[in-house]
Amino acid sequence: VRLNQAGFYTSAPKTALVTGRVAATAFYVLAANGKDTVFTGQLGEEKQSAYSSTTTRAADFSALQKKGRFMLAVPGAGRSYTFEIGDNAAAQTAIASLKGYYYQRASMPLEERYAGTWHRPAGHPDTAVLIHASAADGHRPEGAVIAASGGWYDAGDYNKYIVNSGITMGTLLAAYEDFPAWFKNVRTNIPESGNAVPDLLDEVIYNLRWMLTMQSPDDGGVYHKCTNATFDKMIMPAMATAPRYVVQKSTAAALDFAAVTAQAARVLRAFEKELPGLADSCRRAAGKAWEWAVQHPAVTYEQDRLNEQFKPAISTGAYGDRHFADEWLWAAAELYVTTRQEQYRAVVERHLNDSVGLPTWSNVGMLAYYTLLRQGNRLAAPLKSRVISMADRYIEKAQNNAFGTVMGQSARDFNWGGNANAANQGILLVRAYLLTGNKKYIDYALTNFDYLLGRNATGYSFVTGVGSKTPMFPHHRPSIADGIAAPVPGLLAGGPNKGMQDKCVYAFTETETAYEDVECSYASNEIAINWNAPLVYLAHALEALKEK
Ligand code: 9MR
Repeated sequence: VRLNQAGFYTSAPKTALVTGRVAATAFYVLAANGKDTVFTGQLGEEKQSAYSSTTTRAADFSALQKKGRFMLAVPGAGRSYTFEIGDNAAAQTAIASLKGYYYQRASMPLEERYAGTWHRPAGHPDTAVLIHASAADGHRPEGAVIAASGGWYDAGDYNKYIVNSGITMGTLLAAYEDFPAWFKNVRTNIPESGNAVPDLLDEVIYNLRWMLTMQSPDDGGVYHKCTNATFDKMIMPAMATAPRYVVQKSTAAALDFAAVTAQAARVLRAFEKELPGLADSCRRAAGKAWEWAVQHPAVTYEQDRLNEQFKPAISTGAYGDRHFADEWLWAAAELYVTTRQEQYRAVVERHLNDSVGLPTWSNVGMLAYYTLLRQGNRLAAPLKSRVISMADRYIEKAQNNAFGTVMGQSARDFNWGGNANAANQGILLVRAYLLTGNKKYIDYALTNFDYLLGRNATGYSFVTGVGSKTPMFPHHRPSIADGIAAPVPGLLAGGPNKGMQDKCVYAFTETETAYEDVECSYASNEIAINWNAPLVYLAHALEALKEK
């Protein structure tokens, strides 16, 4: 029996799926003691999944609107984990997923009073990062050092990549801009929780300050990443002492940086008293990065080519985007909305009819849509119907999905980090709700929240520490190396990935089941900041909108 292991909102739709052949036609919701029956329902027709040999029958218990702890039982098929029906179904996920970023912080110790069991000494001070040969120029020779402290580790590895920070920060700042009143009262017990700035922004600022160090003061260009030459072993951060480098500047890094800093400048303006000068610094940094990109419009980061020319060879994550139209659109949109300058509007208009898909680290155009729509900008007029028709297509496809989720629009949803697709589809549906006021979009956003928390072919809730069957061995260095059984909480695993690029041993290898909870599996069981961010957005949006 597959269902959202975190639980359900009292008045929202509630669906579980029974997988495999079952003779029974009825299902029962029992009190958590496993005895008293509180609801009886009929199982739906058997459906064959398009993405595996799994068959499902739906158990719809939406009509049960009683608060409490329950389990679902199907004679012959067994019982579900116990789950909660109540008024804060997404609350634990919302707080934990945001707190997840605190655990990813580089260069500072995580103290027990904030980190609990997972407290640890600081790692990667990054106070003297080497200019890699690929980054040397007339201003800074190879081997010169810069400080690039702080920021979040990208994922299960300990490197820090501007491109991936781009979409992550854009998504988190969008969450704040869409729900500022909500975030005012969200506390995650981080060192900054006592200050007058919302915790979400405090967390974002931790990474923002690092991003600012990645911009060259000489020419405004932005180094692509701060990295080891090769990945650290599965060791704790403080044990990792390999040299760190900043590598070549790139157009994608400059534009993502410009977008984030322009957006941050706009958001942080309201906190001038608490953060004097930061908004201005961001705005200046954004303008300089943009100018650099205008002068260097096509500098790709191609690690293989770079390694033919420069030593040491770099083998960490590449984030090597080659198509910049979407980065131009996003950076221009953020800069235009923040500064109202004509030069940025012209670029927005040039790219406004480019095709735009679900956000990924290499495809950020949708973030421009979200910003322009939020501002009710004149330029946004044609974007509204595009977002709504995408949302409508999602809903239509969900009707045929064996799990009844929007996730699973096509096999492509199950790629590396596919769980972020589920969360990003959820965001798009939330946006469609914000544009129309039509609640059906929230109901379908919930199907993907359910997906991530257990309503899927694997039976896992993919968020560490939330639910009953959750990843215990994520490809995440601290979780593996810390000697604590439970992994660092609040982190979203990548999820089923039909590519299985890690070549680990998988028990199940079909499109929607190719997920393995083993340390080895970086292609299905790693965590990453760009996957957690849409989960933060989705879970907080559901909580912020629950009264609706
Ligand atoms: O999320 C990235 C995925 O889209 C790529 O296919 C994959 C291979 O290049 O890399 C993923 O990102 C990883 C990054 O390169 C290094 N840190 C961990 C990231 C998540 O696995």
